[in-house]
Formats: sequence, C-alpha cells, structure tokens
Amino acid sequence: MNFFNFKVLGQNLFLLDIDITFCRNFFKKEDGDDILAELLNDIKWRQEKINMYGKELDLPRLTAWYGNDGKTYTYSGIIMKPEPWTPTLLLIKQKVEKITKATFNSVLLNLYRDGKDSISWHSDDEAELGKNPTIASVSFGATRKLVFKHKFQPNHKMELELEHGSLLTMKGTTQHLWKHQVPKTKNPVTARVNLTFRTVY
Ligand SMILES: O=C(O)CCC(=O)C(=O)O
Ligand SMILES: [Mn+2]
Repeated sequence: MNFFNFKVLGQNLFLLDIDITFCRNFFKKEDGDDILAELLNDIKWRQEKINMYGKELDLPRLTAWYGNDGKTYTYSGIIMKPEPWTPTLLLIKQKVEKITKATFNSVLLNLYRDGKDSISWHSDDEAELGKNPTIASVSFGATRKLVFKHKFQPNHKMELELEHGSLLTMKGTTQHLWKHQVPKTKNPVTARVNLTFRTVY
C-alpha cells in the first residue's frame, strides 16, 4: 500500500497547515468494483435541493447520509437524518478505522453521475463536526480531481486525482485553512461514488 503524506509549507503564519494523507490503492480493484456496484444499487440516493438567489436548484450530485442513530447532519440548509449502517458500509468503516486509528459515527455519500456533477468550494467545518475534524474519504468508480485552495493565500492550490479504491484523510486545521472542490469536467467520465466518514458530536 502506498501512502503519501503532504505537508505544504506556507508563508508567514501558515506553516505545515495542510494535514492530509493519501493512499492510492486502499481497496483492490476487484473489491472496489464489487463495492461500487453494490453502493450504486443499494444506497438510498436522494436528490437534494438548494436555494440559490431565491431559486430552488438540484444539488449537482446525489447524496445519502448513513450513521449511528440520532447523528443528524446539517449543511447548506439540508437536514440529513441517518439511514442505518449497511453491512458493506460497516466493513468499509472498519477498514478505514483500522488504518487511520480514528473512529467515525457517520458517512456522507456522494454520487457523481457524470462530469456535470460536482461539489463546489467548501470546507467541512460545520460546528457538529468539532474543532479539528478528521475526515476519511474513500472513492470508487471514475477518477475525479479534488482541488484544494488556501483560504487566505488563494495562490496556494493543490490537486489530487482520487482514483478507484483510494483513501484520503484530512485532519487538524485543514478545514480551517483550506477549501476543497470536485469541479465539473468535460472529459467523458462514468459514475463515481465518494464516501466521507465523519464524527458528528
Ligand atoms: O467527492 C469528494 O471527493 C469530496 C466530497 C466532499 O468534499 C464532501 O462531501 O464534503
Ligand atoms: Mn468536503
């Protein structure tokens, strides 16, 4: 298994302020293929809406929220009540917890159906995730780009290709100081499912 540790040396006050780990082949290809097929079929995917300038718009991806009972999550005005863990989600969670030595009580799933689906600039900094959240992000399906941009030094940017079966962790002050996005792409891409394991307090 290949692990990459990124520490970007910023200027002025921003020393070692991104804390991410990336493992390219966390799941074997064949295991990832099976998991992807199951997640596409079995997850209760939802089309959420957001209010933009007084208009109701479809979120440009499908989402789902699974987790421990009572761990409701709110972002962009969307209130998500957890579906109970499925055996496959629990297996993925256990594998992620073992390697990260962290524990998680919920997972946000995103389904990017094609290149028109995306997630725009944001940080995972909702109050219920605590001060310095550890987030573990597992990807299956098409490779999509995740771009990081520093909040206070916007010329500091970095990109990662999140491949089938990869694991990315984000920790420490990463959410305070960096935003991230999965941009739309004109490349022909098939479906991608991303799972971000979180702890909701
Ligand atoms: O799809 C991804 O890799 C990122 C998803 C994400 O940032 C989120 O759900 O908060
Ligand atoms: Mn995010």
